[in-house]
Amino acid sequence: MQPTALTIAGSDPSGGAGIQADLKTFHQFGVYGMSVVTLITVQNTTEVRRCEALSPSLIRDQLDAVLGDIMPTVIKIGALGTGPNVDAVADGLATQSPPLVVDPVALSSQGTRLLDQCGLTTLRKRLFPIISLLTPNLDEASLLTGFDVVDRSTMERAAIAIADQGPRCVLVKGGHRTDSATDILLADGVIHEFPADLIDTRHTHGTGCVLASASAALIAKGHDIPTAVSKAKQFVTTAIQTAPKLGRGNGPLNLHVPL
Ligand code: PXL
Repeated sequence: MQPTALTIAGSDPSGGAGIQADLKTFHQFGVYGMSVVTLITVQNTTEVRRCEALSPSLIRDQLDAVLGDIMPTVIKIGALGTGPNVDAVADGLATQSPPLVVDPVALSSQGTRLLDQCGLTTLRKRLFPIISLLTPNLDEASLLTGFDVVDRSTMERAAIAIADQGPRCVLVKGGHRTDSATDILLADGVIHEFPADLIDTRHTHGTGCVLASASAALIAKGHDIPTAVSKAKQFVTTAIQTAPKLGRGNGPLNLHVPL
C-alpha cells in the first residue's frame, strides 16, 4: 500500500525549510506528500523578511478537506504561528489521528517568531498528549523544561522531563552543541544516542524540518521510531555534507541523497 504523509507547516518560498522541505523529503523516501499551510514566510537564504499566519478557519478547512478524503499514514507538524491555529489543528485531529511527529518550531534560525507564547501553551495542552515523536532542538528543550540544555546529561534530563509532559518519544537534537552533533532519543522510556560529528558549514537551512519529515516518512513506511530516527539522522548528515551550496546565506540541504 502507498504510504502517505501530511505536513502541517509554514511556507518557505526559498524551498529549503517548511512545507517545501517536507514535501521534497517525503517524495525522496517514496512517500506521497500532502500539505496544510499554516503561515507564509517571506525569506531567502539570507533573511526572514516577513511572516504572516493564516486564519484558524482556513487551516481547519484545509485539514478537513485532506482528512475527509485521504487519511495520511503519518502527520508531521511544524510551525503553527498562533494559539488559535494550534487549537484549529487539534480540533481537526480530534477524533482519530495517525502517528504525529511534531517539530516544536518556536523561532526561525534568524530569530523570527514562528509560534507565539500562547501557541506554545496551547501546543502543550492540546497536542503534547497525542504526539508520537517530538523533536526539540537545544533552545526549544530549554524553553520546554526551564533549564539550560547544552550537553549529553542535560539533553537526557530534558528528554525525560518533556516526555513527562505527554509525548511518547522525545528526540533532543544536538546540532547546536559545541562538542558534537549527537542527538538523544527517549523512546518508550529507553534512551538511545545517535552520535554525529559537528560539520563546519553554513548550509543547514531547514535541517530540523528535514529531520522531522524524514523520520515521519520512515514511520509511514513501517519503521519503529528508534529505527526511523536513526535512518533520518544518517540522511540529514549526508544531506548537509553534500549540500548544493545555493544562495548567499544559510543554504539548503541536498535532498537527493540516495537511500
Ligand atoms: O526550521 C524552522 C522553520 C520552519 N518552518 C518554516 C521556516 C523555518 C525556518 O526558517 O521558515 C516555514
